[in-house]
Amino acid sequence: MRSDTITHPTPAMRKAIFEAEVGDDVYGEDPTVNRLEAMVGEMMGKEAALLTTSGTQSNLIAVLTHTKRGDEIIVGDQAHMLWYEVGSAAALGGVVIRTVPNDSYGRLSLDDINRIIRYEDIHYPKTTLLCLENTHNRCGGTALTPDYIDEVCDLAHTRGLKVYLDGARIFNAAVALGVPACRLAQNVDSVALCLSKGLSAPVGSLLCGSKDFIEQARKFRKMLGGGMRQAGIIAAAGIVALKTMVDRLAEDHSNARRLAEGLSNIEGITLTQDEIGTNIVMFNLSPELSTAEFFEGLERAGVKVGFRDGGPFRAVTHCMVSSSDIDEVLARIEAVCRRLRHRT
Ligand code: TLP
Repeated sequence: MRSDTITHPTPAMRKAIFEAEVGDDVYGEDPTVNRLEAMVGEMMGKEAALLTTSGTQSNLIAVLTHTKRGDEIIVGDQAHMLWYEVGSAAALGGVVIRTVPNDSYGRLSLDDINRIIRYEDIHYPKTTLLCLENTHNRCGGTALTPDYIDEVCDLAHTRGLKVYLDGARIFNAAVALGVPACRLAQNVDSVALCLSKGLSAPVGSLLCGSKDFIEQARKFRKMLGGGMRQAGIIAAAGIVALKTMVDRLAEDHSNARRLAEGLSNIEGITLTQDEIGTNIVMFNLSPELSTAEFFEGLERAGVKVGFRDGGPFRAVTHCMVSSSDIDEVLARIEAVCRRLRHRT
């Protein structure tokens, strides 16, 4: 349960991969990639889409395409783009990264955004891009609502900024809120989604936006070594993922709630959120129990959860974890906690 990125391609995906019609995608000649890009562009309500190697690559290409070196971009202080992408926007995009605090729902306050955007002054870089994340990973899989996203877009656009949405788990947000994914992306200038998380495809992300934006983005993808030749092999699984794996995300959300409820009854564990929005559950251990021993105990018990930077712990539900697995996980976590409590 470290991540939904560990999911394997389903039998239907493996069959589609085996049978995929392919061509050289750098020449635009892979029919399966072209089909996937057209399908995703339409699904997200954007003119065009581009298959990239990963969510990280989509995020970097979006920055490269929307900005010039020396510009400033605004991201949340808990953003994946800030924490887990090796500083690529700064290192390769040459932009200044300015942060605004994320609240516990993954939102940035409109006042903070308005205050932090630079006005014209010879000393200042130009603020050109604002980035949102939906669902929000480090904020526990919380979903940004369409109304909130619209308000942010209105403000950013009025101040002359573009808005990019890191929608690595946008379908989790869409399913949890009961709205189509394109509604969440309606007013942003560009959006990316991932095939290889809850949707269970082996590889790939799609960056979507206007035709012009995607034309430039395609060139940056090539610059980054992301021109993948017979990528229909990947795209074929992506098409199956989008057709078969979106609606079932509701099951992962209900398993996450089941897990959270069980964890909240275990002495020594506290959840960091009041509500579980999607498929991510974050929790802490009470200070008298040793995190290192807890983590080791879980590993020995065959339960893998995420743990970085001194906590919190993160458990993610996905299609390879059933509701009875959740009960088993809870029993094992409870046993590890009991052992640690008896030792203190
Ligand atoms: N997140 C991974 C790890 O990098 C932490 C995970 O296990 O959750 N945006 C968001 C919101 C993400 O959560 C991730 C992956 C990415 C982008 C990057 O996607 P990939 O792994 O395809 O580069």
